[in-house]
Amino acid sequence: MTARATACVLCECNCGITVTLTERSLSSIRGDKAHPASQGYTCEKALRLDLYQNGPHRLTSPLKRLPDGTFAEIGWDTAIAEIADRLRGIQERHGGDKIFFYGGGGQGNHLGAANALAFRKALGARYHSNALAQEKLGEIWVDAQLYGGHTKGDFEHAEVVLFLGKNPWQSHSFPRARPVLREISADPHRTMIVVDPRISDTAKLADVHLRVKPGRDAWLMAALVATLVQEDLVDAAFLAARTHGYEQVRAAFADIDIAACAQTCGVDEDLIRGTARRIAAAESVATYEDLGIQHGPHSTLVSYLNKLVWILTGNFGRLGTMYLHSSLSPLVNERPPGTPRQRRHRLAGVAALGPTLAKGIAAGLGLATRVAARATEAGARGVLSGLAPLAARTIRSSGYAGSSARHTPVTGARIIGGLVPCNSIADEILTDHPDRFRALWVDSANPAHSLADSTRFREAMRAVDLAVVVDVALTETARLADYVLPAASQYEKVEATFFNFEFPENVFHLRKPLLSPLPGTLPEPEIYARLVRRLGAVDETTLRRLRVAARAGRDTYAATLLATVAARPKLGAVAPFLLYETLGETLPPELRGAAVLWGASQLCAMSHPTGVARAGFRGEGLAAGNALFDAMLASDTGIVFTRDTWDEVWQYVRRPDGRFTIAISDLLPQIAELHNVRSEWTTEEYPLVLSAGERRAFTANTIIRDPGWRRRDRDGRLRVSPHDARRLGLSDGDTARLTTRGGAAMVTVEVSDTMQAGHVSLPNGMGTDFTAPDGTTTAAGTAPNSLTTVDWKDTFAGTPWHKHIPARLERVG
Ligand SMILES: Nc1nc2c(c(=O)[nH]1)N[C@H]1C(S)=C(S)[C@@H](COP(=O)(O)OP(=O)(O)OC[C@H]3O[C@@H](n4cnc5c(=O)[nH]c(N)nc54)[C@H](O)[C@@H]3O)O[C@H]1N2
Ligand SMILES: Nc1nc2c(c(=O)[nH]1)N[C@H]1C(S)=C(S)[C@@H](COP(=O)(O)OP(=O)(O)OC[C@H]3O[C@@H](n4cnc5c(=O)[nH]c(N)nc54)[C@H](O)[C@@H]3O)O[C@H]1N2
Ligand code: SF4
Ligand SMILES: [Mo]
Repeated sequence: MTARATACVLCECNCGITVTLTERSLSSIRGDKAHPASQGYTCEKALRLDLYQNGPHRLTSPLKRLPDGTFAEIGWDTAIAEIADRLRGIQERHGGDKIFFYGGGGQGNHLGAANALAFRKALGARYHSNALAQEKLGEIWVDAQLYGGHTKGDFEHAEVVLFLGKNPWQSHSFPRARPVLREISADPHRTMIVVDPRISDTAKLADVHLRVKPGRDAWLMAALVATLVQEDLVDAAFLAARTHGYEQVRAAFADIDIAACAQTCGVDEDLIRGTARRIAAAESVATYEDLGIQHGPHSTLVSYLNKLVWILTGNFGRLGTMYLHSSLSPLVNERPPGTPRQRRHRLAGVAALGPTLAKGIAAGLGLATRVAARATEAGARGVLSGLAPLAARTIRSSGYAGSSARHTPVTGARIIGGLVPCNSIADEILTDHPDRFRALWVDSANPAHSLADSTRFREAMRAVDLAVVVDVALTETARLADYVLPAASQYEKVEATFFNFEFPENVFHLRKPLLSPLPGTLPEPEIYARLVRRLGAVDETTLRRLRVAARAGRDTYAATLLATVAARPKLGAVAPFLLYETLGETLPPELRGAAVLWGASQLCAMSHPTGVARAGFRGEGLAAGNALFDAMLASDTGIVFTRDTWDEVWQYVRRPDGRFTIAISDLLPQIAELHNVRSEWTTEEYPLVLSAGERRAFTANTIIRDPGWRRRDRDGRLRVSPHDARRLGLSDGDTARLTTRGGAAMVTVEVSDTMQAGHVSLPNGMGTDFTAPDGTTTAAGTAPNSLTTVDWKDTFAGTPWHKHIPARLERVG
């Protein structure tokens, strides 16, 4: 038996693995040494992926809810027809914008979402969201203000690293996290700074642990930035050459009372000042902010403060510092300049090659699409090579729409990066407002478990006219749907993620299926193609013409596709469907779902021509994109798709003058206000701060449902400080009642000296149930969102305070 290459799907690192199959079991799993990002590394969780792939949780037939509330198995043709027709009905009665999409890609599967775009557009749907909208919105917005892109740090080479509300020993999020952490910790010349109220596994390795009081990071980070400003530890040359707005930033921090901030956040003033000096003195600094602050009070402000730390000290664009990077397909909406109509043309895949290019080709080929189809491959190539540089320029100058003027239709919540904030979703449904969402589509997500206030979300799911869930398992969310569509697993179809955040070498991995789809299931690209076909969004003549062109060659195909879209711009919106239906037919059948990546490859080659060429994908016109696409199809493991140099990093700054805009006028006034605003959210009734959703050794959201996969901490215990345990008369293993404003749950207590007094912590992903083949059902642990409420959220970006819920703990019995 030979081991085959694929990747782990349990977190966004997607470490390369090799798998040996015994029939349909993933019987032996190892790190894939050939994978350019993970280089053979995995954590313990990957080794039991068979419990995701196989088990009684797998669905094998579409399900339809009957009037009595039970599910009946129905055939695929019936399911597709009924669902498409009912959605069409909702579109006609209420408008396509009342059909709301949630999810579309978890930790390992984004190709379905890329293909679903065409379905969304065919329905005229406008609103969507996913898990990023309950963690990253504030950061995305801040990034958009500062430089217009996503940043990450070069932790492997940084002299000083700062982890802010981030526990990478457990949660990873950068390649080979544990070896990298161990190296930093062991090196006396390097410094690891951890900001966490808990002695996390990462904090145990840290040189400096800033043990902030829960939820007080704004004061700590403001004090850190104020020290840099007041002690003049900033990199003046960097600020002068690469940014504007420092004068306003300086003014905002000049009078901040550092001692008072230290007092509020509970960290010693000298330690804060010493930390600022260490950061300022370092050759290179990289920082990582995550849920500890993104799920807490003032999260958008804290994101800004985090970024000011590395910007003010000039830690960007060098080995070991922060960087912006290429992307194969951006995870959040990017808003190019131009009119809304022009922007619509770029919506997806090839359409985004730009109206200029499409129009030019149509002109070059004599305007008639019929002519384009007959053009010779060589002729098409000539036209394309002339126009590609033009398109490249248009694409490179496009903006980053972390900020946008859009708001949700009912509650008026700010839409950032195109995503509806998760805590607003139920309120967009549970109302008699005429613009409420009427249908809910969920794919690759479990919002009835993962969104704040599960009870309210369930109510919302029951309130819509139609709810459809696409999943591999009958999840908490699927159980509430009108239809459930069973997906092939991530080892049964071609898959990939767009979590491609590395620099200078950025990596993409198109995973090939290890197994055929479980009978009864379909890969998402096929599901969405069937739905779009049923909607009749594209006429047969167009499809036939594109099929003929696809068989003639890639250049003829490109020319024909672009001419088609130029002649009928609306077809640009369903480009993923066009690619699947036509180019897809020329691919090996098991790789058809990857056809959409041809468009992404072309875009990538045009947006990042130097990096793509240096990675080995070269040629005139569309040749570089074709070469990149072919390399993805050919390689079983990850490939480097852009190879940049550090001085090229500035090309990713999306500003006309290439400088950071560092004074954010919406946030700077909040700095002075910190001395007046509330810092304490606990009350006599709820005296503890509950962090609901800690990442532990055996948690992976709700991707593995079999509780048997946990080798430790099977019931997901509530960690309580020895001080609180003593006060409440609790010992290890005791059962206790945990109560919040949102609900109550019985929990098992773990007395842990990693916790500070007043702070308790529950793991994420628990509280799902699992029915074994013998019919017995087990539920392990507490579902964190049985304890949260939707109003507990950031006032600016709407991100939930999952890590900061006032709670009460009581002994029972
Ligand atoms: N093992 C495992 N790994 C995962 C996942 C998983 O489910 N399991 N999920 C993946 C996903 S989806 C994500 S988004 C990432 C998240 O990765 P992380 O953000 O690292 O995960 P958390 O454990 O939720 O939170 C990090 C830390 O925040 C601390 N914290 C709590 N309150 C505060 C506070 O007020 N201030 C500060 N500074 N810190 C605080 C907690 O003690 C915790 O150590 O992990 C990914 N990796
Ligand atoms: N209280 C609290 N709530 C939280 C958090 C917290 O820390 N505390 N963390 C938040 C964060 S950061 C995140 S990322 C979210 C995660 O929450 P969700 O985004 O809801 O994601 P998962 O629980 O990972 O659910 C993934 C779903 O995809 C399904 N699936 C797996 N493979 C496939 C496939 O190939 N096709 C299809 N169609 N489906 C598939 C799985 O069965 C599962 O139901 O939770 C958020 N909620
Ligand atoms: S869970 Fe994350 S870090 Fe662990 S092997 Fe899987 S992808 Fe890698
Ligand atoms: Mo997440």
